[in-house]
Amino acid sequence: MGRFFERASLRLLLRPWSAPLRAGSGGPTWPRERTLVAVKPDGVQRRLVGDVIQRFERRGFRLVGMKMLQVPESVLAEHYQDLQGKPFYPALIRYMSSGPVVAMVWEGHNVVRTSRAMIGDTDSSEAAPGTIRGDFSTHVSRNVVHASDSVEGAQREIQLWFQSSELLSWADVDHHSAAPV
Ligand code: IDP
Ligand code: MG
Repeated sequence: MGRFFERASLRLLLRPWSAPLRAGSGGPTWPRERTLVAVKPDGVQRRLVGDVIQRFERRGFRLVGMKMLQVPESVLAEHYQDLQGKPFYPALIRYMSSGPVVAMVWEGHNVVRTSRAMIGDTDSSEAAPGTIRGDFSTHVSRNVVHASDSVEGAQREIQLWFQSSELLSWADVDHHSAAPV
């Protein structure tokens, strides 16, 4: 029993970020806000996938789904349906079809808002240094990464890009300790 509490409190100390804990479930639980992040074809070609993943991991978010895919045009048409009337729409679809994309679902407290701050302004020339677009891109038409812009949009996009069986809920296990589990 004492050992259990020791291990539980050690786990609390090692939590990578300070999310509020919800009482009553017998232990800490993670908030379920999720967002879709995708490394676009230019990001994959330029070997930036690892850097993007590292930023989200270091921030403390939890990866719950990931795949590399050539995105079907039908998915892109639905994903960018609000932009269909824009003059750059055909070029946007060509860009997003030009090679594989790495799509991810990240989970955590305020992940939608925080990931938008992490990727930076849509127009890379306006994106602040330190953001993904601000560090790796100079032009809006090759801006490396996508992240959903609202909680509702994220839910719609995750359903569009992922089957529910491709998303995993996983619990923290203390792999920092050498003690046998
Ligand atoms: P977001 O990706 O920051 O959410 P949106 O306005 O949703 O920005 O636009 C979707 C994508 O369309 C952008 O990430 C970018 O790839 C492309 N895009 C937006 N505006 C322009 C433009 O003026 N010229 C070329 N491409 C654009
Ligand atoms: Mg958008």
